[in-house]
Formats: sequence, C-alpha cells, structure tokens
Amino acid sequence: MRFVPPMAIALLTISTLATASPAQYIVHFPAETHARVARSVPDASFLALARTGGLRPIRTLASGGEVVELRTEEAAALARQPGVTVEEDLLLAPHTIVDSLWKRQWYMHDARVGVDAQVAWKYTRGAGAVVAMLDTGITPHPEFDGQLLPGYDFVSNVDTARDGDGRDADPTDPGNWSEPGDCGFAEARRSTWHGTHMAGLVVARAGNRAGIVGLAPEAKLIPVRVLGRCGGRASDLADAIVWASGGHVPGVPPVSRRADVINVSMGTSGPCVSSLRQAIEDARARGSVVVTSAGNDQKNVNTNTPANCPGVISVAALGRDGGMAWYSNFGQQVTLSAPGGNLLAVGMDNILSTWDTGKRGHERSVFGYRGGTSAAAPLVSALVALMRSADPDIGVDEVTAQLVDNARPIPGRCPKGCGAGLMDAGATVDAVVEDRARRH
Ligand SMILES: [Ca+2]
Ligand SMILES: [Ca+2]
Ligand SMILES: [Ca+2]
Repeated sequence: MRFVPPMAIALLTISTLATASPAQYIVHFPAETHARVARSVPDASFLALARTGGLRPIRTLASGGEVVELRTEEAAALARQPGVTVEEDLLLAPHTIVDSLWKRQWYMHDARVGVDAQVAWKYTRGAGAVVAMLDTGITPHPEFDGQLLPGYDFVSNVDTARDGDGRDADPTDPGNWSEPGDCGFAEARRSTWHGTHMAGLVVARAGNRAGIVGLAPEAKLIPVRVLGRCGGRASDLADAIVWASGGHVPGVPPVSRRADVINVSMGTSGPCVSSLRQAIEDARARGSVVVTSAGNDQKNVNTNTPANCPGVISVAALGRDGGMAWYSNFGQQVTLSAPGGNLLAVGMDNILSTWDTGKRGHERSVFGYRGGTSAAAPLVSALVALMRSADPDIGVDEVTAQLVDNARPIPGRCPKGCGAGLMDAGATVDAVVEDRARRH
C-alpha cells in the first residue's frame, strides 16, 4: 500500500484555483493509511498538510472516514487514487410534507397562482385558532381525526334535514342527493359532500402520509350544518352565525369556543336580508370574522347574498391560469380572490380536497376535485385562522386590512373586479407577525 493522502493532496494543489465552489465530502482512505495516520502522524500535522493542499478537513467520523470540503474536480482526482472512496456528504431535508397528494394541491404552492402556504407555515400552522364551517355538515374522514370541535345541526325543517328530526347536536352530513323532480331539478342528483370538501381545505391533517394538507392543519374546526336537501334557509344560517360567534340561540347549548372565523360558502340572488345583516354585525362585534364566497353566477357580487352583506370578506375565484374563473362573481364588493379551479373541467385544474364516494349516504372517505368560489372562501378562512394564531389580539377590521394590504396582483386577467388581488398566506402572516412584534 502506498501512502495515499500526500500524493492525493499534491494533485489537489493543482486544482485549488478552480472556480467551482467547494462541497462537503466524506473520504475513506485505505485502511493501512488510516492506521498509519493514526499511529505515526499526529492528527494536527496531517490536517496541516491537508490544508496546504487545498483540502479542508472538517472532522473524523466515528463510523470511519474524513469529512472534508473539496471542489468537484478535486474530489474527482482524489477518488481516482487507489483504495480511496469519495462520497458526497448528502444534505438531507426534513420530511415536512409527507402527505401523498401534496403535489396535486397546486392552489397551495403554485408559484403563480398558489397561496404560498409554506412561507406562512414558517410562523404557524393555525394552533389555537378555531374555524366554524357553516355548510352541509361533515362526514367521517381520517383527515379530520382530532381536528374537530363539537358542532351543531341548525337545519330546522325535518323534510330537508333527512336525519329524522329538526335541530340537533349532530352535524353529520346524511347526504343531500335529490330524486328526479326534487329541488327544482328534473334529473336525479348525487350528494355533493360540500361541507366535507370545504373542511379539508382548512384542517386536513398534515404529516399523516394520507392525502392532502389543509392550510391551517393545527387549527380546529367546528362543523355546523345549515344546508340540507335542496339547500338551507337564511333563518337557520342567521342562527348558526350567532351561535358560532358565541351568541345565544334559544334552545341550543352555547358553542364550546367562539370561532375566530366563520366560513359561509353559499348564497342566493337577492339583497342582504336584515336577519343576516344583524347576525353578521353581531358576530363581528363579538370578534368573529365572516368569510363568504362571492358566488358562481358570473354576475356582480352585489346581486348575491350573504356575499353582499356589510362587513363580510367576500371571495372571488381564480382559475388555474391565474385569471378570474369564468363562473366567478365579481365587482366592487369583492374583498379579494383565491384559487377556485376551473369547475367545468374534471380533474387536476380543480381544487383537490376531502370527499366521499357515496352517491346518497356516506360510503367511503376519499379525495376529490371540486371547484367554485365555494372552494376559494375556505382558503381565506384558513388564512384568517393562521393570522389569529400568529396574533390572537388581531381585530376583525385589522384582519381585513392585512388581507387586502398583502394580497398579490392577480396573475392573469380580471377586468371586472377581483378585489385587492390574490390572497397571499406567506406575505399576510409575515406582516401580522411583524406588526405584533412592533407592538410588543
Ligand atoms: Ca336534525
Ligand atoms: Ca343532525
Ligand atoms: Ca393529510
């Protein structure tokens, strides 16, 4: 065996002027060399010798080998020496996102039209915040395990409730399918699992390997059922808003914790009725932010309620291309926009979230693509949860101001009004954290 390191180092000297920046390697010298170095050459002199040759030793590994810094061509030269192996000291990354469908969640991370979730997650994933999801209720799904607080079922009409009674403490979605001729539709319609899809966008578990990640996976969600077969009544919605914001509703036990934000992904054409106007005003006064979808009628948002009610954050939808989605409502009363998908096209250009295979009742928990302004609103609600996790003292109006101030310009076309722009979770939470630090 030859004494390899000095020779290798001599070779290395030639290439120290190379321009490539050094990388870290683990070098294994032949066993005899190692023994000789250990026996007869003090470590310090070996290292000094190495240094004059341009090889920068870092330390000796307990499991064998030397950690050194080398330029690429130096490493190649060293590797050509008999008995020497050179391995790159690989840079390992933590497995922060292991959920198998993450890559398909373009609305979370797409450089152009995504909401920049990972930047926001440097600060918070929503711990301590509570979102109330007023919708069709909820189905059992592994993505919701440990994510829910006790909810309520506000559907008061027994015929549309489909669970055998009026209001009750179980917000499970029994399915909102309809028979031919029901609900004004000639054909039969399958259950939409609308509330389940919305809930996943906010609180689907992170790091459980299965499926997707919600934008606020450490927040808690209160499932509140207000929509049954053929939809729901404004009176039930008004009561649900009062209840979720910590107000008193006769005959209903109080909510376990006032919601930081109330998501209302529903609407109908008409003015803001006084019962909803009052419920929203009172909810805001108690400290709950109310987020609504702008609606899918291709009309001015002021024609759709409760998106046209004073004080709500009204959310329009962007398509995969970054322009306003073809179906989205628009106009001056839109607060800001969020990804909502293309709706007509089935698949990848829509919004992937939790879903159920049941055509009528619950069957199997899966993931499915849906779209619409309905899907855009919960992304904003989840961002509000992140903001209130980062700063529990942030007020209702300040939430709106920060959402607006930190929205990005719409990446595509929106001539008719998409509000302040595309919601930006990263920039918004960053601004909230900075603001709080300035105050404290
Ligand atoms: Ca019921
Ligand atoms: Ca029920
Ligand atoms: Ca998951």
